[in-house]
Amino acid sequence: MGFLAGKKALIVGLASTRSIAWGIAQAMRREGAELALSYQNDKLQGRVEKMGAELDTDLTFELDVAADANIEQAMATLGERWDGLDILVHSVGFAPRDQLEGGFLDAINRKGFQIAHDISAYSFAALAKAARPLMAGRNGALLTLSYLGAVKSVPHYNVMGLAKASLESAVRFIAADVGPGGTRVNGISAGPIKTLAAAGISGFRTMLHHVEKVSPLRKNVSIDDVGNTAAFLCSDLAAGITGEIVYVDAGFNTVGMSLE
Ligand code: NAD
Ligand code: 0WE
Repeated sequence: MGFLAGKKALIVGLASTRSIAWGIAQAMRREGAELALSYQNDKLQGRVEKMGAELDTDLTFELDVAADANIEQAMATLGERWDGLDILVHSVGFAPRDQLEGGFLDAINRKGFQIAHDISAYSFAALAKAARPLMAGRNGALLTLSYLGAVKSVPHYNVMGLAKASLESAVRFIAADVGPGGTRVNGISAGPIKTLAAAGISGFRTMLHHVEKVSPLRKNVSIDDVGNTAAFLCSDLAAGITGEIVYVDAGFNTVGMSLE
């Protein structure tokens, strides 16, 4: 029996079979979890329904995290189909494209800052708040996805770095809030992976090559690497872990200097 047998999990952030959320959904299903999958808009509906069929679920619905009503509706839908929720995975990040080009000060503006923080950081707190009634008293787990740019400067990551810093702080505050009710909250800081969110980012290929040369494991990580860690962190095997950011990056963040 898998180590997530009997767990019910909502995965937010599926866009394609390259999505980190897809690696997470597959690992969680393999370990026995029952899944609900959401999609941002109707353009993604067909694709996500097909991914659901592959993972034995027809519980799919729209969830645009920019809309409060959408978040409420999603939890209502879950409440109708399930007696509660054990796992919520937040694998969502967005800033306007112009925010991820050029220098930090050249790129940043009030609107870009606001959208990046709303979609990439506030949405995690909003989902946690809306899911709280469904998750209370079940040894539940919340998980989000971060990146090194939260704690170190990375060329072109710009305002997303600030949003990820806020997201990582939210992990700690929400952990303190829901811990007494038995729910754990963690983040995975993943190394760079070629997903839709990485498409067209100038310098991304160079960053992949850099990690391959410099990281202790001399490789880039895959969505399966992230998925397996996600499944562990959301399982009772990780019953003593909360408020943490776990790096799944082939060790890249631990290196201070390289001769490569
Ligand atoms: P992806 O493009 O496959 O996933 C991003 C998801 O965010 C998409 O499914 C998209 O629909 C969703 N999204 C954006 N705005 C939304 C909204 N308003 N409402 C609902 N959903 C919305 O890319 P990914 O790389 O799998 O990204 C998933 C997470 O992983 C993000 O938080 C990203 O910052 C993080 N991450 C990615 C990498 C990487 O290199 N790919 C590394 C570390 C962390
Ligand atoms: O968090 C991310 C991706 C975030 C992202 C990507 C896009 C592209 C399309 C947010 N918003 C948008 N908006 C778009 O219009 N990552 C961790 C992947 C990533 O993105 C980078 C990286 C890495 C790594 C951008 C610059 C530098 C490095």
